[in-house]
Amino acid sequence: MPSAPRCVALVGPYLSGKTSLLEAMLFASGAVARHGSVRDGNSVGDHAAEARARQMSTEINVANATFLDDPWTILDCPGNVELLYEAQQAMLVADTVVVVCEPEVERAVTVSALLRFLSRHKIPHMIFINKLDTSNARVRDVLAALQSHSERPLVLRQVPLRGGESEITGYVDLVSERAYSYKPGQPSDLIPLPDTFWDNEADALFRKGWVNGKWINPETQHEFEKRGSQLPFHYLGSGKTLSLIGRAFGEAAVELGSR
Ligand SMILES: Nc1nc2c(ncn2[C@@H]2O[C@H](COP(=O)(O)OP(=O)(O)OP(=O)(O)O)[C@@H](O)[C@H]2O)c(=O)[nH]1
Ligand SMILES: [Mg+2]
Repeated sequence: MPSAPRCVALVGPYLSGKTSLLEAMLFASGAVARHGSVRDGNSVGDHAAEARARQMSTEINVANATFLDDPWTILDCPGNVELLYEAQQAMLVADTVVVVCEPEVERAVTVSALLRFLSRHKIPHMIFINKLDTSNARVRDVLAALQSHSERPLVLRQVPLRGGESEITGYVDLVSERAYSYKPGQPSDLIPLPDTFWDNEADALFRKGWVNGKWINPETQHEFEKRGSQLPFHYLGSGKTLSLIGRAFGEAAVELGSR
């Protein structure tokens, strides 16, 4: 028996890029053969005449896609505040929600009400910081700004890789500790983690002092912990590299566990 589709709702402030994200998801999953664009007026979503004319979503776009053999229904909600009710209805029926937002510290406040709604209704959600190509804001700063509007602890999952001219060239997945290079229109290439992401000294300390699941030497442990991570298996959490991400994961896990 085929399982019922999972349902994901895309919500977020007006023009943050939800319908563009839907388009990218449909293309990446193979549901459509051509990557449509809102700007060019050839997207699958927003096909209603009113949406095209206003260049905004005027109703929920519903689309289906299959990802990793699971069928998904995607509900792309309008961002216009006058249509907030539609987004709320979609969030209440969704298995998970993606909050699409702008990469600006001062605009974090625009997702405040959505995050509160999601938290109050205990709806699983993640935040997608979009339009990073238009901004040089540090993801860490945007995350900190978003955190001040979220009742739940936020943990960074991906960070962008930038090229010489600050253009986005790929990303690092912090959970799998893998880096990927974007290839337009094709699946990303798995690439070696850039050197700057590894803290080789922390790695050496860990290998020296962590044996059979515990520290064998308090000095090595102390040295390692001075580098910024409380979680010895998270080299990425070293202060030298991605400042305190290991700590963020640890603290978030402890905080969620205590609720
Ligand atoms: N540079 C850049 N532009 C983007 C990106 N994502 C979306 N846009 C542009 O932002 C504008 C709004 O995009 P939409 O996808 O319609 O935004 P939306 O959140 O669906 O808008 P509403 O549903 O009306 O709230 C369009 O002109 C897009 O081309 C992005 O990642 N980078
Ligand atoms: Mg839209």
